[in-house]
Amino acid sequence: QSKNDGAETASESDRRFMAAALRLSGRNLGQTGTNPSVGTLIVTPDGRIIGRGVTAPGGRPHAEPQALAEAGEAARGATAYVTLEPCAHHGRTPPCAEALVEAGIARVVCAATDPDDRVSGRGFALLEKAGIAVTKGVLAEDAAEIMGGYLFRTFRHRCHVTVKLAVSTDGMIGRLGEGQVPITGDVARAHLHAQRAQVDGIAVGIGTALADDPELTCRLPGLEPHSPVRVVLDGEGRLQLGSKLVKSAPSVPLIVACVLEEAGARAAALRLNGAVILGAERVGGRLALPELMEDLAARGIGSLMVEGGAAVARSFLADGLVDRIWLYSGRREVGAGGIPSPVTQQTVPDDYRLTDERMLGPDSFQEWVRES
Ligand code: AOF
Ligand code: ZN
Repeated sequence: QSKNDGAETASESDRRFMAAALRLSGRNLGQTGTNPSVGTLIVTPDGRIIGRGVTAPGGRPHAEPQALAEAGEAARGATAYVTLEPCAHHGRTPPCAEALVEAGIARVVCAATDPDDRVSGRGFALLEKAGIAVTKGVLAEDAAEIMGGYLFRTFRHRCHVTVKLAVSTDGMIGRLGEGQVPITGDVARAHLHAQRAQVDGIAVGIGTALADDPELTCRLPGLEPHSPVRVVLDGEGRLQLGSKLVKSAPSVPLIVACVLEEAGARAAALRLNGAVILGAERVGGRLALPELMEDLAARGIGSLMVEGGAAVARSFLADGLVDRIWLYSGRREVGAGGIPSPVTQQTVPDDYRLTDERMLGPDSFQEWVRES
């Protein structure tokens, strides 16, 4: 693959504008359905941004026509920074590559190549045929991270997985038999809820679902409609019909992954109460996660955040399925009876690199991304 094709012709200002386009694309992350959230900037030869676009919630319109509309006639001779290869297929609107040609764009700078069969290279070819200078692969790694859900679902046919952990000063994530133990404060909680809005799905094991009775929605003003699909790993179908997860379904979608032969009538009851039942296999005593990640991707869940508990996180790590770790480190101590975290700031495996670190009130947050 020509991931870095042309990236060598990119200038420092190309990288700066692409970084801005990527930040812009983050705005609708998790809100565009099976479409990736793409960012576009139209920039004049003297470096003024005259158009901005980001894929609209729901997936349409795409980013480019919105940016071109804002730029108007001034787009003639300008450069377009697009975080993904412009599309080449006719959807509800003509292809974005064509729109860029028609607007008289002189140069297009892109980050990621679109793996969609209808696009994959055709977008670039259409632009080049029209005499537009194309620079590819600028900040491709950052784009791969931001669009991880879309790229994984389309390229690798499985979910991009993030494990979230909130760890106490003594390296624990909770206390046995006590359900939710507060480890981080309000600012970290708000941050977590905002992070939830960016992923397509949140998964928990049945142990966590029974112990904590979580709802796993985005409970922040304005973000409520952006709650991801909740997924419970529940081989035997033990999730309670009276749980918050079931009660909030199907208005907030709920998938229960269970072994059909084990769950039997309980699966049918969960279905009647609004859950979608996804059949899974049991291998070596636990649910087969790689297959489950494929099935969820096939249902349009590109990015999945694993919220608990420790055993589930360990299983994902053991299967080599963790692409990213969101690590919240609190200032509280759990003490006796604590459940050790599979990962702490001191024990992140070597093949992950730190990509974000910030304070959230008294607590800290780190993002670690696996080197690809
Ligand atoms: C772009 N700009 O902003 C986005 C693109 O169902 P449709 O017709 O909307 O097409 C979905 C495909 O369009 C999606 O799989 C991906 O290839 C591309 N997304 N392309 O030029 C955008 N969101
Ligand atoms: Zn398009």
